[in-house]
Amino acid sequence: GREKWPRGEEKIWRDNLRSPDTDVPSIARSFVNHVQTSLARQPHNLNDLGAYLATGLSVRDNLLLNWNETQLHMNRTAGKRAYYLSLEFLMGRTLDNALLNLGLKDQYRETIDRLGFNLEDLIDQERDAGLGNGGLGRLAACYLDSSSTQELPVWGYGLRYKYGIFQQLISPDGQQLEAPDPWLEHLNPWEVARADVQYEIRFYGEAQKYVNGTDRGVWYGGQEVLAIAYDVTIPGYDTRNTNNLRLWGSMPKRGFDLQSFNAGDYEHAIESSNGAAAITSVLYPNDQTTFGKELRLKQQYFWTAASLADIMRRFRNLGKPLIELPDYIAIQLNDTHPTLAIPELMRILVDEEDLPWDVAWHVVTNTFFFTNHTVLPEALEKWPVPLIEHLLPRHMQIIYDIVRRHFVSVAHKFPGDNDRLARMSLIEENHPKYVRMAHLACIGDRKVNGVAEASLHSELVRTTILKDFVDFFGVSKFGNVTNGITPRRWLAQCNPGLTDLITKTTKIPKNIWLKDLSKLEELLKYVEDDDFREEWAAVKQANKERLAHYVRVTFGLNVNTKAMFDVQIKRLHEYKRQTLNILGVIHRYLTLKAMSPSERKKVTPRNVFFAGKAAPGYVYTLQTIRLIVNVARVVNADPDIRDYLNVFFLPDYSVTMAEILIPASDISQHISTAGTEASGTSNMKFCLNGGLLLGTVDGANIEIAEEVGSENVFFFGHLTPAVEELRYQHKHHPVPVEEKSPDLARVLDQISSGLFGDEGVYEPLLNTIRQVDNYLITDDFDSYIEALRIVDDEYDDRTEWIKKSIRTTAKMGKFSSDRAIQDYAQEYWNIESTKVQ
Ligand code: HBZ
Repeated sequence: GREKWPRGEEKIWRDNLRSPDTDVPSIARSFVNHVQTSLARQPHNLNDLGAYLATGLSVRDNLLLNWNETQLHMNRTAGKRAYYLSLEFLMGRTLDNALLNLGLKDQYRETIDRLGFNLEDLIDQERDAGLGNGGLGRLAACYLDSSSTQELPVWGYGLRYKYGIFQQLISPDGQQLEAPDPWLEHLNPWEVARADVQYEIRFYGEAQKYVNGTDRGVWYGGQEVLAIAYDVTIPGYDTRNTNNLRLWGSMPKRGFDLQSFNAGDYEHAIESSNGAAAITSVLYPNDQTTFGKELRLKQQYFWTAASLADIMRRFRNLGKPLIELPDYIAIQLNDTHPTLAIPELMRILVDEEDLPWDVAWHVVTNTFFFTNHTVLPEALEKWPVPLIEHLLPRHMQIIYDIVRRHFVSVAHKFPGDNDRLARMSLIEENHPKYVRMAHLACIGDRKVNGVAEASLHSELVRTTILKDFVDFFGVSKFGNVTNGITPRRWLAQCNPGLTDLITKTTKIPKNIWLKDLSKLEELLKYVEDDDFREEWAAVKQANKERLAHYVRVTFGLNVNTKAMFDVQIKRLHEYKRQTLNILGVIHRYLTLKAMSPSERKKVTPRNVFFAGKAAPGYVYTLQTIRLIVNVARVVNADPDIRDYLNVFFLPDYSVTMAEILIPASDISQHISTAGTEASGTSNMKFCLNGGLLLGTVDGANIEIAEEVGSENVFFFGHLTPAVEELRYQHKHHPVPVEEKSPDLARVLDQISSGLFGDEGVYEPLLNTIRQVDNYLITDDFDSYIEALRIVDDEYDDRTEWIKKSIRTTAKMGKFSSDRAIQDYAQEYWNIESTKVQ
């Protein structure tokens, strides 16, 4: 039925409600209006930055109109919604993506052109929103894009870090320096601060349990901090559906410490208010390791508590009984970072809503879902009991109540199996005791999933870190959702040349195949078409030129665009083995050096690109960067070699840099030790852009090979089952490198001899390889070199290589995040698409 107009004269309202600006005149009006008012600037002193901001504000107006429609629609439908809780959303830039999704790029380009600016220059003014470390954070961003595109009611919840992932500087001798990333320095045109959406979040204080002999508890005193909502619109592609990413910023509750303020002690007053602001000041740059810092735990609680308060407020507005909460709400926990949501929802339901414990537990365990992203033991979060007790006293009591009940039910199911009880405990018995967050997340939710196919990551999760839990709950609680990537950003936006060629060749409209990526298979029909292959190769070449131009302009380096482009870009980590790559490069260098000039002339020139950040203080990976930079220095300056081999370490890797590198790659490397990479997602991005994959039998590499055919992937290295055995061997029956791989021994000796600068610098790195080698570099080196040789051979057959490239792109449909998000929607959350008219 027709809703009653809220207030005032309907006609005035109706006459003045705006609709999106979609033609050049109205976009121009909006742009100029923002210049004059929002930015308070004059046309004649407008620079590119100002013009970018005006463009952003004008695009945001359009986004907000769609956002409003979507929220109105979702409120009216009142169906089940899903919430994606992630401590990281690695969004990158927004302008280009928003224009693509809105379908307004041409109109904006024309308007901006006529106003005397260039759209690409304005796009380049934007800073990345780097609110994440790597794959986990970027995955969250891809899932938001797909949720809106698939017209699913999904909101993201995260933190509005004032400083994103640090800026990486590289000194001439290869040292990584970290500088803060003040990405909010200028106006951020993409967010809306909602001063009306705020919650008080408590820390410290006292707690009492079992009030009046019930399970209820109370928590009081301590400090309260305000959480303020900042909303970021998430437009879907080719739809009006626009979801929300709600990021929380922290603020002192009263602005300052009143007592000190009144006593005239302003400095002290402001200092105590800084503590509250500090909570959301910076993203922790440590991936895959636990840190145990109180501020990090504060971030986790602040964010989960604010998000749950917001979710519960929306639920209460529905007027439904609490027991029905799982029929209206699904909450996905992105890794263990938001695990405190489990005791927090128990606290809300038991302490505030007065539900009996068992009813509350039923609600909780049907509302949450948990995704695991790692099998590395050092990455499994655990928090010291005393720290939780101090910061969140009531939650520690609740966790202990959960622990006790869990203990009883395990003991009941497996009587007398004390080892199992210890393994499955939520508490690590140590000094101090620790809470194992993965175990808590695992028992406190409806389903657990890994991120690549059963044969690997998900299976590893089931058979290793959570094996006992599978025995206990049954295998159906544990599933897999293979990761995906959004083809909007990772093909249409970053590779317009290929996108146009695909559309032109297949004659499938772009807005169709970009939403149903399996349609790329149509390309297979044209593999034998010579003209098409030429065009395909020309697009790759143009992307190489674009990268070369970028490298020249940004870093002042020359890139030979006739060479093969070989790329490894990702966080630096021992398990990802950038070290193996650079040792392979040195091997190639030595081999080239040993050749005669005429022999060399037969070699296909190669550019090896590296980019990625190392966690501050992570010694081995910092040394790997140093080695790469120094190898680059030596190789690129060697007159015998520089026509055949060049090495680049591009500082300050980011989403935006990836968008330039990925489309230019001929081959990319995903060479983690088997059984260590949960999935990997950049492997998917390279293959979607027609780059071939050189990798280990690990993570999603396997599923990619299943799709594109193993003849189109270059595999090497030991398989997962061998890894444990080899590690055991390293420890108990070590074989010297000289025996295992004379080639590698030579490479290591050259480093030791100072070929790449002061050998002492690399000693710790070389020692771990020679003596410990936890990541099996010595075991995999020879087969790695052999794989590189095969790559060289096959690359020389240009026609065959291009065919492989086309076939690879054609078979990447499965890896669209649209597919992944539909898996979650259907198999986990039980939510439905609903289109905004
Ligand atoms: O998640 C990555 C996995 O390593 C990768 O294999 C997978 O494809 C991707 C998406 O599922 N994991 C991360 O990126 N992890 C982190 O960045 C991280 C950040 C903070 C932490 C722990 C891990 O405390």
